Amino acid sequence: MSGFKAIIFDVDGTLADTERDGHRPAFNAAFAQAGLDWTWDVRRYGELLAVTGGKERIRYFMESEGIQFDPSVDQDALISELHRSKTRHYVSMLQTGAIPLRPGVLRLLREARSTGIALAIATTTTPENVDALLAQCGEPGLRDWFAVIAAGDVVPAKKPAPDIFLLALAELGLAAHECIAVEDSVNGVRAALGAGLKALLVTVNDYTARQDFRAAPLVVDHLGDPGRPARALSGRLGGQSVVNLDVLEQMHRQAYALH
Ligand code: XBP
Ligand code: MG
Repeated sequence: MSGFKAIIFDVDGTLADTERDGHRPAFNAAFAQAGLDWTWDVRRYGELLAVTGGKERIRYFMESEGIQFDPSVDQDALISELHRSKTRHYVSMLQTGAIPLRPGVLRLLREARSTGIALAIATTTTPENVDALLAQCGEPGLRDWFAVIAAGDVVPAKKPAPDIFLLALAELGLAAHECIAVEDSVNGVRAALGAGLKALLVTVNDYTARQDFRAAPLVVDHLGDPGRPARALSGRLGGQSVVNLDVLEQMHRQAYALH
């Protein structure tokens, strides 16, 4: 019997490495299609990831580059249209070339599901993107495994604000201490902790590996699969070679000092 009842997953960078080869080229395709000569290379995109949300990211880029259009141009409408185009490109990229789930994600989802632990998503990204990602990763019906998908503009403020996690908790009908959160970025960690989710696992990726995760009780390179062990960067795997429900149980007990 677990001390937690649900696992709430971030999406981008956590379920799959979608940023560098998914969102980034989709933004660039939208810019090109609109006749703009903006190109976000891998390094620049890493800097821009400090701002969560695609529309917010485009606005921040324009401000930081001092890009101004003719006063007759409605800038909000332009950003919204660019972002809708970006979403179309992203979804069609996912439909034609799969971005795999990160190591151990499907294994952990299966384990949780088979023991009756609820699955949820709390993400900044647009809901269509979540659906497209879950539809293309080789597990039919995966989207329906999630009791709650909290995504995108449904809350007033995006991560690092806690709003999207608070929404996921409310929709699950659970308190923060009954849940585990899984994140990949410092913005996500701040959002989860702000919602009271102290049992927090971080799986780093190339864009987030150098961020400060001292506030998280367990940080790993990835969740791990048989033949591909996970490595703890801080915190303990307790002798396990992958992040499984026992590891999460241990982390949960420690986070709430339930020894
Ligand atoms: C990641 C993000 C998102 C995506 C783009 O959020 O910051 O903005 O890069 O998504 P998370 P949209 O890790 O919380 O999933 O363009 O659809 O906003
Ligand atoms: Mg993320």
